[in-house]
Amino acid sequence: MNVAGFVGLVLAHFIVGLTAAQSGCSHVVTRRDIMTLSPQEWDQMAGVLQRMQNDGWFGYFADIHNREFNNIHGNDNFFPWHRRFLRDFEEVGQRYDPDFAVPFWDELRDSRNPAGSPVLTDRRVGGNGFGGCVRDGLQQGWTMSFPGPHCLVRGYDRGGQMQSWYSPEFVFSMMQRYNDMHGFRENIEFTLHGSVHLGVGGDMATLYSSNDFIFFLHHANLDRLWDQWQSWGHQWTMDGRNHAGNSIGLNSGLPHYGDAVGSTMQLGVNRMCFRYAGTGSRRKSGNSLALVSTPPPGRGATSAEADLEKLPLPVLQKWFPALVNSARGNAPAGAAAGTNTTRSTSGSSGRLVGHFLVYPAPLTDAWVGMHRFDRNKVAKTMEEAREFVDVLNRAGYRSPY
Ligand SMILES: [Cu+2]
Repeated sequence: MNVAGFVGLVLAHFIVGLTAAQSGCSHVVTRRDIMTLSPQEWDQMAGVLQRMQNDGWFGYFADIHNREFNNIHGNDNFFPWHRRFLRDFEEVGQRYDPDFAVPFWDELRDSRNPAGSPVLTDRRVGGNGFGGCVRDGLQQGWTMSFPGPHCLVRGYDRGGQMQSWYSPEFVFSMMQRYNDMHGFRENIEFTLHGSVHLGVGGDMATLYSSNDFIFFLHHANLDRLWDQWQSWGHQWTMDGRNHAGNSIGLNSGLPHYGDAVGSTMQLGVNRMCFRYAGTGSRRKSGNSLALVSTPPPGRGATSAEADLEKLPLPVLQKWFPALVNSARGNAPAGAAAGTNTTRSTSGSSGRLVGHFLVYPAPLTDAWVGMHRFDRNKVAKTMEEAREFVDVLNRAGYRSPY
């Protein structure tokens, strides 16, 4: 970083810090994994959402998302803007219930078979549309107002099924391979972000995707991943460009809101009066990085990380650079180069469990066009995602997810 950049950064810290001290949050809510809400907590949240819908707020937010679409996707306003947008939605919810918090969907955990997720059931947000319209779950019977009156539409991308999303391992890898906002953002946007929008389909695959409450669950999870990445030494990392091609810094204004980008960078201060449950709590000793998804019941919490550390050194160096040192601490590099194809993660029963990784869903042409993504970059990212699957499978890694 040059001197001007450094001075700018220090200044920005000072300004953001000052604002934080002046306007601390009086009430910080915790955003939780949607599957951990009790039936009572779910009902309370659903009641708030129903009232927001009755008062026209879903239409209001869909309108903003639609209008700003090109300013907030395919460029580096993506993360700070969606954080601000979700907080706006949450603040409106808190007019009805001061404890309202947007939950997140730990969707990586369901990446192998998204359509089978317990989140997509009548007890939660409901499932696929019937002739388009969603007829169960949270939004059953709702008439969405934007862009015109219609039922909430979903249409899974494989008929009754969905293509696989991205594995927790792949996202974990990406989060340690990119140390700049531009690279991190682009890779998340080309992979997990798009695959969930496209997998669910219907309203979720449009410019007004926030009609579907899944939008908020999904973006809360992406925001949680960003928060986790920030805590890995990138708290104030903001670079890249906006829609017009101008560079973005902490003092740049957010589209629609006008607030400084820097005001979104830290949770628990300014207007960002929320935190994520569990973030930062799963840290192994001697290794500050942990997978960000909760493993399925009965499968060791740290088994996936321990197994990743046993990957051959060249694989670690390319895909998990942050694990190289802790892996070396476990065993000499040569001994760590296990290629035993029967090695698997063990369940509490000692039974061999674990899955081969599968190829994730690529973005569709229509989606790439709608976002004006660089087609070559998207193709390169897809190639990388498939190579990752091949390399880990060949090295004998088996996933607990
Ligand atoms: Cu969006």
